[in-house]
Amino acid sequence: MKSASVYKRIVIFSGGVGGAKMARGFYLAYPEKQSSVIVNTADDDVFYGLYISPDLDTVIYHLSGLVNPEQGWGLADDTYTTLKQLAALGDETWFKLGDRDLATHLFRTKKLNEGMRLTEITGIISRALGISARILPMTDDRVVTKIRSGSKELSFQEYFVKKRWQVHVDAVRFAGVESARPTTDVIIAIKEANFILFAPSNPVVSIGPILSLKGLREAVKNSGAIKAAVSPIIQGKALKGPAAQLMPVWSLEPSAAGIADFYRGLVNCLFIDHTDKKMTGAVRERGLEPVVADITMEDSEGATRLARTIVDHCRALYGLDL
Ligand code: FO1
Repeated sequence: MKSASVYKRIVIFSGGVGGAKMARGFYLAYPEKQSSVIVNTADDDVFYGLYISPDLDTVIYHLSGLVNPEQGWGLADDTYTTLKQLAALGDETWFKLGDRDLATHLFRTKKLNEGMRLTEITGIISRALGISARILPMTDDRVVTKIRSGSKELSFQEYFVKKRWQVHVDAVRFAGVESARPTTDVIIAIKEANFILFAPSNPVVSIGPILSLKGLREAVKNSGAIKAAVSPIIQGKALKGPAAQLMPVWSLEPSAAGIADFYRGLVNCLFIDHTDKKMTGAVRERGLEPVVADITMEDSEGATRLARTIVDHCRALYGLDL
């Protein structure tokens, strides 16, 4: 018979690289626990007729250990022969799709065209790559992040990859979010969780779309789980990507205090970096328990260490039983 601890459930909310690193840390630190990673899909886009789901890909590649460690996305040791040939044909190739990575997108697109849900397809890919955690797209409906810069509206990948986020941003919206619904798998995972963690992902464009789904925020609030978040901001700068640039668009200060504003009423505690020790008062003022730790996750060992630190603190503070 399996021990009771097998049934303790961890749920991690994730965007791309930062969230995927955190999910890998938990996966390595607590391999015997049932864990689900709920992933943003509002960055998804279509290139060359293929449906690309970058944050799902990134979480899958991190958990399977196949990720390109330098980039933090894509597959290690991939080649770009197909992309070079597309360039020779005169096509745009600013979105880098590796030859082996293309297999993921071909497979996913084929299955979507056959009528399979993104959730099922993600399960098949995950199992094929040996992942025992459940990777759950936030929704099987289409939600699309749009970035408004002046009179132009860019797709997320145009903003993030093509423009390298070097444009002024006036507004961010999630097209389709009003009619989209979180999947039943997502709602059940939240309901059954013992521990919910918001990984250090961009609050606006990674966690924002997930929390904007109808009923999602309420599901988290109503869950009996211990809830925590890790700040994606250290000393006013994002660990990676444009979080510090986008937070003011939602009137959030790009700091640990701004992250506390974002998660106010949703989580018990916020993990902030030890170099942000001076922010503990501001975090506490916002009703969240500040916990100071090394949150940088330089490598897998750092991510595993952080996962253990988070659980140890939540055990000491709230009696988390994992
Ligand atoms: N990120 C880049 O910075 N440049 C790319 O060319 C790029 C291609 C790409 C292809 C497939 C995929 O799954 C992810 C890819 N990413 C690329 C990462 C992705 O744009 C971002 O990590 C997320 O959308 C932000 O979380």
